[in-house]
Amino acid sequence: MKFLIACEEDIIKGLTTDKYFIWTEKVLKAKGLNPRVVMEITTSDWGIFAGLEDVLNLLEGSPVEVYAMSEGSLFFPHEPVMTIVGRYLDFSKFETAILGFLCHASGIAKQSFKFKLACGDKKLYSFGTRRAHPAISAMIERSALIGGVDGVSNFIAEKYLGVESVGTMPHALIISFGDQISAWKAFDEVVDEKVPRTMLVDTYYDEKTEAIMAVENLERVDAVRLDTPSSRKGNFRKIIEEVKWELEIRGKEKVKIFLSGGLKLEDVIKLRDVADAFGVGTAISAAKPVDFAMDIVERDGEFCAKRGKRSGMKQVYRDWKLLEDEIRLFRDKKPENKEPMLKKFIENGRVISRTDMKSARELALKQMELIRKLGKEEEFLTPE
Ligand code: PCP
Repeated sequence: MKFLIACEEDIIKGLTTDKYFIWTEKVLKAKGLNPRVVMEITTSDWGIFAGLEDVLNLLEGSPVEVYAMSEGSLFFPHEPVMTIVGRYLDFSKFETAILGFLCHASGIAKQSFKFKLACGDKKLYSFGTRRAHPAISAMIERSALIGGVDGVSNFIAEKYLGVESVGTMPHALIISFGDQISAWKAFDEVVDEKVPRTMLVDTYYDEKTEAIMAVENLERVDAVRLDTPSSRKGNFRKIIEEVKWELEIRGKEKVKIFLSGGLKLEDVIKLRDVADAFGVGTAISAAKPVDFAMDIVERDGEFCAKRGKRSGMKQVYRDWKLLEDEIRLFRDKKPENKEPMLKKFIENGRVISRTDMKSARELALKQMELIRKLGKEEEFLTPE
C-alpha cells in the first residue's frame, strides 16, 4: 500500500469503525440481543444534505430500510435527514462510516451554498482540493457542485463526475518563462480557444501594472486574476478599483476581475460588487463538517431516546412557499400542501431510488433562489 488510505473493501467490511462498536457487537452477540431499531441522523444546525450516494452503496445488501432526504436538500436543526430501520447488529459497525460520509460531504456542500448565496450572479469556483487528501478530491468537488459552485478545478472531476474542470494559470507557469508576457502569450497560443484567457497579474509587480501589461501586449484577455498574497493585500478593494479604472480608461472594461487567494465568506460579501468571479480554496475544501449524530429513537416498537433527543420515527414536511418545515411522527397524518422530505431509498437491502449530482445541485439552487426571493439571505450568511 503506497498511500495511507482505507480501501473500499475496508469500509465495506466495517473496518473503518470506532472500537466501541466492536465491543458493542461482541457484548450484544454474547447476550443474544439484537433489537429492531429505528435510528435517525440529526444535527442542531442547518445545512445542505450530501453524501447519500456513498451511504446507499455502503448499505446496499444489508437487510435494512433507509429513508433519507434527497441530496441537495436544505435541512433545518433537529430534522432527521436519514432514518435507518433494521436489526441493530446488521448496521451498527457502519455508524462511523455513514456519519463520516454525510458529515464531510454535507459540510462542504453547505459551505459552497453559503459562498454561492453570497456571490449572487458572480461566478464561484472550487479551487481547494490541494488543501485536502487527494483520495477525496472527487468527493470534495461533487459536494461543492451540489452546494452551488459554478465549476471545480480538480481534473479528476472529469473522470468521476462527468463535468469539465476549470482553471486559469499558476504562478509556476509565469516563473518558468521568467516573464509574464511570454507566459501569457504562450498560454494564449497553446491552450484550446474555448478556455477563457484569464491572465494571472500578481507575480512580480503590482496588479495594476501587470493588468496593463496584459491588455497592452495581448489581443485577447478575457479576465485578470488577482491572487494577491496576504502580505501585499493592504486594502484589496482599492487595488481592485484601481485595476478596473486602468482597464476602463484603456477601453478594456469588458475584461473580468477574477479574485482568489485565502478568500473567506466576508471577503466575498465585501468584494462581490467589484469582482466577476471568485476562486475559493481552503474555505470550501476544509469546511467544518456538519456534526450529524445517529441515535436510536425506537427499540422493538417502543419509543425511546437518550437525553437531548426526541423519540419516535419522524417525517419532515416542507411548505415550499415559505421554505419552512414541520416535523411529525412518521405514522401521523400528512399535513395538507406539504411535501414529505424523507423518501425511501433502500428496501430490505435493495436500493430502490438514487440521487444524482445534477438533480441534487438543481435542488440546492432552487432553495437558494427561494431564500433570495423570501429575503432570508442574512439567516444563512452567518460566518463560520
Ligand atoms: C492557489 C490558487 C488559488 C488558491 C490556491 C486558492 O494558490 O492560486 O488562489 O486556495 P485558498 O483559497 O485556500 O487560498 P497557490 O497555492 O499560491 O498556487 P499558485 O501560485 O500556483 O496559483
